[in-house]
Amino acid sequence: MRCSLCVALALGVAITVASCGGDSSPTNPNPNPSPNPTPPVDNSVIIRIIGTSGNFSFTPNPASAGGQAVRFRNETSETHNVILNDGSITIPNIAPGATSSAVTMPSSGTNYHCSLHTNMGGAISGAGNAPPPPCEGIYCY
Ligand SMILES: [Cu+2]
Repeated sequence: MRCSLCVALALGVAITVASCGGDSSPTNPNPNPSPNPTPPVDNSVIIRIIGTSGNFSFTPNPASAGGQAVRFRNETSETHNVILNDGSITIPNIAPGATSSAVTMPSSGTNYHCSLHTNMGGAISGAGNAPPPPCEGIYCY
C-alpha cells in the first residue's frame, strides 16, 4: 500500500484594505497681499536753533553729523538760514517753528553760520566724531 501524502497547501489570502487616507488638501492659495509700504525712514540729525548768541545759537554744537543728513529746527521767534562757511551748501530761510529739509553734511565736518545774524555760528564734527575743521573767517566765535 502506498501512502500518499497529501500536502495541503495553505493559501494566503491577502486582504487589501483600501484606506481612505487624508484627502490631499489643495495647496493654500495664500494670497499674501501685504503691500507693506515701508514709510521713509528719517535718520537725519536734528540741530536745534535756539538763539542768536555766537556758538550758543545751535545745539548740539558741534554736532556729530559728518557725512550724515542734517535738518535744522528753528526754535526761536526769528527766521534763520544756514550757510556753510565755505559756501558749498545753503539752507534757505527757516521760519520760526519750522524744520529745514535734510542736507548731507561733508564727511570731514564743516563750519556754518546764519547770514541774517552774522553772530550765529556752529560746527559739524567729522565722520567718526573727528573734531570739526578749524573755523576760519568772520563767522567764528
Ligand atoms: Cu539767524
